[in-house]
Amino acid sequence: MTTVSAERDEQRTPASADGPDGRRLLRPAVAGLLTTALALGVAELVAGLRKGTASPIVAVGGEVIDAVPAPVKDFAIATFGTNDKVALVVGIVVLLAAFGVILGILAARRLVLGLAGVALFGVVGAAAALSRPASSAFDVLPSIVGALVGMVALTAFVAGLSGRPFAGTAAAATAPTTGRLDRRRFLTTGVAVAALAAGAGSIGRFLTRGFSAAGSRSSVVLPRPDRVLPAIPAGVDLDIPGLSPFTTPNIAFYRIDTALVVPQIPAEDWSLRIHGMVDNELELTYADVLSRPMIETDITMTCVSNEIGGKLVGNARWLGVPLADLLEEAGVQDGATQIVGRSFDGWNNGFPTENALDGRDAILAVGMNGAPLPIEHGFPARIVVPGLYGYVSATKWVTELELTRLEDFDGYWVKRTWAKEAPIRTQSRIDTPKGLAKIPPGRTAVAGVAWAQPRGIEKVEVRIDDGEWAEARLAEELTATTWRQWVHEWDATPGNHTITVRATDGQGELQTDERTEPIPSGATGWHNVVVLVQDA
Ligand SMILES: Nc1nc2c(c(=O)[nH]1)N[C@H]1C(S)=C(S)[C@@H](COP(=O)(O)O)O[C@H]1N2
Ligand SMILES: [Mo]
Repeated sequence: MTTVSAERDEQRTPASADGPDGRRLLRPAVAGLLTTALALGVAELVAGLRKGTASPIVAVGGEVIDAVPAPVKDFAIATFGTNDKVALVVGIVVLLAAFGVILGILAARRLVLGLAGVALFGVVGAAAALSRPASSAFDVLPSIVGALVGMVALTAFVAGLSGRPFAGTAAAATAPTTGRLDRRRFLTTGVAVAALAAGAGSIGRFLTRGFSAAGSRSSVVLPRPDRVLPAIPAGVDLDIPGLSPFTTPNIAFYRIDTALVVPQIPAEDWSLRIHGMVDNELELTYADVLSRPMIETDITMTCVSNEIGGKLVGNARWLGVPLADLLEEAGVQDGATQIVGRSFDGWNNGFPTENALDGRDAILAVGMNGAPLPIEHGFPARIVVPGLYGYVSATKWVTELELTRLEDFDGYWVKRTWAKEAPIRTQSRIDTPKGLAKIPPGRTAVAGVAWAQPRGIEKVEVRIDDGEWAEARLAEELTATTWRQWVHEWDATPGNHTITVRATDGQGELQTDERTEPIPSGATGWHNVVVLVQDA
């Protein structure tokens, strides 16, 4: 007995990577990796056959996004910013690759184990796809077909590895093997599988791109609004290098949402249903929306996850239909205290009906800075409500507004421990100089933005180290629903200095210096940066 196990150990100990024993691990590992790649490539291809079908990676990624607790989500945004989705996909692919390696090694010992592993992946992918919003039976196909093809590939590999067609069976154990045949079969199988995986994956991606709403968006002609705003006055922009421009270009506007793949909805296919506690249910097509009286309005949008000094804030001139008009036509019933927004991709939110009727420009938006809403920002239409964080109000790809009671429904993020009511907190940010910048002594423009929509900004103050607060010069205020630029001329002296900023809102209330996390209702505290003033 001792002899037998010693012999086995000897056989299984990898000698060197290219020696016959090294291949015992290396080849099965490569086989498992390639099998996984093929299964995923085929799944992409199948997903590309029908519009809106999620590939397993997208389906599983979506489940992960919905399942992670709020602090993890917040950590992801803080760490990866708007690249959090790329990070997630890379993470999933790395994990899958690792599992693939393990499956390959398992399969080389006992094929059934490897096959069971691949099948399990198929089931997980299919289950994730089915639990996505608006899923259909077709959504399980990418995972199932991918897994089946993966199982065939794995079987072929194991046959190639052992030089026998049915490894793991009693008959196979007695069949002869020859090293050269092994190697050639393994190589040809490997190259073929890799090529198939790459080919299927690329075709799948190519087909998916064909479902883009870009064509529909580019043929949109936005109507002239009934309430046209004058051009944005020069006085709102101090035009200082390093300072955020007053209007955030669409391309630079922050993007936050749970959609791993941006929903592609041609305007012709879109409609909005307004229902629930209303007298007349409404169903509007895109053409209906465009034919209604529209307004332009300047609104700074902010994400509740924005850290002190963070970039999840942007300002745009929006074009849309006032929600108040739509609600009036629908006839809001007594007691309908909440407007619940639902999006094409199954996300939802809710905010007080009051905030659509209290005179602020809450709108169903179709335009952003003179262009049709960008697809990433909600094309064909979204909600924008001044003064409320995006997670309760700013439904992108909106398809439904339901009038209900505040106590009857909690939106996606409220269910995940974020606050039910989410007015935007007073914030101020130093844009220039940047933290840890090395600057020469002398006159330095310390500049940034401050926001407290819809209350507006009345005063911004700047402090160097522990000195006196000095009032910054404010740019013109466009409206109380936008941010306001500020600048403070500082005579910088050599040494390291901490610059701190604080704002006072339009109601005379000073921004609190108490530091809190974004969870549950938005970060508070003063922003500061340390700069190193030194002669060049
Ligand atoms: N459909 C959908 N709409 C959504 C979200 C989402 O995850 N899905 N996120 C909200 C959040 S948290 C914010 S801050 C804003 C961000 O809008 P933006 O990406 O256009 O800046 O969209 C809101 N609307
Ligand atoms: Mo957000």
